[in-house]
Amino acid sequence: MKLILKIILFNLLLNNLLDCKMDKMLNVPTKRWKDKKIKLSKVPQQMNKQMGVVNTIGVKPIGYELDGDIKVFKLIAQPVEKYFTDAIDVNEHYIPKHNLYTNRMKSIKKKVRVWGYNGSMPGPTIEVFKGDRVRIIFKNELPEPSSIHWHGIELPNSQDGSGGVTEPPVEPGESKIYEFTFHQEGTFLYHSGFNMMKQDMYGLSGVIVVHPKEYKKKIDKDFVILLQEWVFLPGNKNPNLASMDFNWFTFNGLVAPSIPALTIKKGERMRIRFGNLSMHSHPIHIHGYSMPWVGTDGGPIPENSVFNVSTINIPPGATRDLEFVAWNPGIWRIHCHKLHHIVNSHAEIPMTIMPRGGMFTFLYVIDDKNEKWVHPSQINKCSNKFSKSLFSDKRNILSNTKEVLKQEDSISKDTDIKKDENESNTKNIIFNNANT
Ligand SMILES: [Cu+2]
Repeated sequence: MKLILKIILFNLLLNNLLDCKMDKMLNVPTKRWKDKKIKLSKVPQQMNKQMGVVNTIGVKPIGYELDGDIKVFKLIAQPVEKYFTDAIDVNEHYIPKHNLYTNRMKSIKKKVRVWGYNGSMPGPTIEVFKGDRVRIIFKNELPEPSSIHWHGIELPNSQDGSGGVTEPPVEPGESKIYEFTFHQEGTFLYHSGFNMMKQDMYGLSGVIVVHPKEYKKKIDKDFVILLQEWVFLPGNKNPNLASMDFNWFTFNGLVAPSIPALTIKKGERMRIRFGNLSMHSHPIHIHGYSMPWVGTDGGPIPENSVFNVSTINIPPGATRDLEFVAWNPGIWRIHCHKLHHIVNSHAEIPMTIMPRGGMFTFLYVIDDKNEKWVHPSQINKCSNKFSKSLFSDKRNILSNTKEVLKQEDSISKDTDIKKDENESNTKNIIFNNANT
């Protein structure tokens, strides 16, 4: 009996020692993630106040205060502990029950220790208008120096946020003020500008949306998705920052099945803005649509150069905007087409039928009226005026199939009349010519 007890105790001791050793090998020491001596500020008051129209799914918005004409934002770099997924499928209720494959593995929970701004990872989306002057008060509550780089923004060199180059990095506990004007429009990024390989990959990143003073066509829903990738060794909450064998892939700091669907009503115009602050490109595919690619991190694409895509490749450090009318109702997959990127922690789970994971969510286009399916090309046949109204007026035509058929009918009659007119005109011309 004593011998058995001794063996158990010896095993426990050995395991403990091994665990400690593994811990040292695998874990980033807590003090490097969070300095206990730095008291973390409360979330700034402007957080959670909607300041514009974009919806960065899963990320709280940030408002601003006004100092004269200057919009004042506060960004506090902080350690953040959060779930990539709590294993609850947030979109399952959209899927018809009889389509669900029930005999499958359940998702695993994933809690992580990362870095973010104002308690959020990624940081809140900064939303402004072209011509706005902003003041951004940056406070560093991380255990090491940091700075913020405004990625893609044309501004004075002194405001670029390249810590150690254009400015001394901001020491732990200290603050700095950035102030500049937005002269461009489009989708841009912000991220740490100091010790970037570590700090950006630890999550210090966010999106900037600069609206034009007025859009040519009203956008009903404007979504932002930031792409990031991570290495987590088994059972570890801290990302392994030295490896490039990424095994977790996030939209806005979440993985499926915890990424909420992009929901929109049929006929509404939507924009989806992707930003990539990971180390690889991600070809994001959306089912059911081919969509005009309308913007990059260089701003809007000129109208005569816009073309349609069903997969949009987003390189590291770039943004891509799609804008289209949600004409096609149903539940459509949105996912990275590097299929390793739609599996969570491939190192941990034996290969089998997986639930949804990684960069994977849905475009859910609600059709209240449950009408007969009509392809836009069937409508385009009707008339130019008709098709134009489809893409400019959400209340219109698509919601009324009968109207479509009626129009098709009258158009074909119209065409017949015009054909007759043309023929008689041709005859007249020939007749006239014959007379001269
Ligand atoms: Cu990918």
